[in-house]
Amino acid sequence: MDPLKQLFAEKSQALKKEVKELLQEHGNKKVDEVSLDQVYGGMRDITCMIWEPSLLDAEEGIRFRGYSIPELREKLPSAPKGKEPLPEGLFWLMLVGEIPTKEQVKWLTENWVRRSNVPEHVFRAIDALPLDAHPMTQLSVGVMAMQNTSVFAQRYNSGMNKTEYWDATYEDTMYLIARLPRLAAYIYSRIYNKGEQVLPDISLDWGGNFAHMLGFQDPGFKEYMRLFLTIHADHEGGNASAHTTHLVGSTLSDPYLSLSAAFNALAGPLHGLANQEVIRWVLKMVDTLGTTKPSREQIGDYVKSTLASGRVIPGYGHAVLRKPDPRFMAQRQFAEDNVPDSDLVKIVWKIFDVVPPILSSLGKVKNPWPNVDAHSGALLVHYGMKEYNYYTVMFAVSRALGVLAAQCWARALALPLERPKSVTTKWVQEMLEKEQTSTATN
Ligand code: CMX
Repeated sequence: MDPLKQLFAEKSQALKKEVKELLQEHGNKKVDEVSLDQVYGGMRDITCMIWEPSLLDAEEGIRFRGYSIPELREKLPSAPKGKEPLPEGLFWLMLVGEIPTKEQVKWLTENWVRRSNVPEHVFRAIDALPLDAHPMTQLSVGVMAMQNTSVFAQRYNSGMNKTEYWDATYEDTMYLIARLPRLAAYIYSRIYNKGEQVLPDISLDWGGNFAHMLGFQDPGFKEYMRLFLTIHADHEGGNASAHTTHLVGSTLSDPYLSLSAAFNALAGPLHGLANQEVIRWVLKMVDTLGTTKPSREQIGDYVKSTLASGRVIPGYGHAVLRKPDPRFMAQRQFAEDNVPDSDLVKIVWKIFDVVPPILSSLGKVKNPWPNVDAHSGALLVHYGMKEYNYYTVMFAVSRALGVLAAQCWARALALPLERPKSVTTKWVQEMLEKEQTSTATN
């Protein structure tokens, strides 16, 4: 058994025992109440799911196994001559709850290199799609096309014992993460570089090699990629891509089926697609205003015109967060340190000054602050990646780390089929009528 799998086996079996004891003693303990606002309002804030890799606090933002993003940037191993965390280190942390050593991260990078071969038929499946199929559609199809190699599906068909589900899920997780950069880079080259593929450089780390295969050799871009792939990896379990992975996986669909479904959720403009929408909106603003150095007043007018046309300001707002997203702030700090002179980056910073008061003045927006998607596009454009329809694919490659680590945990803890209760509006009305009648008669 490999060292990471061995560690995961020990940790997960120990937690499974603890959970069993905890539920025996406290299984009836109430953790939440549910209001009709929540039932109709997208189930906000209802505590009803277990997700081990990360936890989100509305004020403070995300913590991965207890570590904030600034702490990860300080503590996780980085590339030679680099400063940013290696996403491999975050995966190790999310899976087993320990900050890995440099040697452990090196082992993981090498293990993923060995697993990274994408079967030829997957490329042919993607080639069957029209070039103008959205890159996220191509990615989702690519993941589905790899499903015939699922260790979980094969072992399930051969009568796998349920105590081994976690083991097969771990194998699929490792293969999927190892293969995703190659698959994603194939899609980028196919659509934007006339199909000229850049072959992997196996001397590089997972994120550095992804940047390399996309055709970007600038060390600055590689460092940004490592940061990008770290901060987008997980945001606890209730967000749409994470929850989709969990829901689909709970039927014992294998990780390929679950991840492809997650990517379809991520491809919505209220979720991961917002990163492409942000830069599209900013570039349209620059074009409409006829300047790359708009004033705060000009930006304010443009924001108001977007709102007046019944659209949201992309990159702003969040279903849980109530403060500026630390993932935005980490990218801002990266830009201050590395890209202080880009006009586009400066526009993003001005938007940060202008948008929150305008959104607050509407009186309905619960979080007027920027989220993770508000900054990434300006940095990507700075490094020469201008094809913004592709940005969500990079988010997806990163998101796989968190949601697949969580799927390993779901299998190890034997979490069951997810099946919440739904009701009709008639049911709600009758419930309210009954309550009123009983209050009147009492
Ligand atoms: N611009 C304009 N209006 C906004 C807004 C924004 N950025 N954010 C919220 N609102 C509006 C909502 O549309 C809603 O209006 P209605 O009552 O007219 O329907 C009202 O404010 C209340 O919404 P909320 O409770 O504050 O926010 P939700 O939890 O319902 O939605 C989110 C959260 C992210 C979907 C929303 O803020 C939004 O649409 N933001 C823009 C898209 C975006 O950046 N998404 C990326 C999120 C991060 C990620 O998943 O990657």
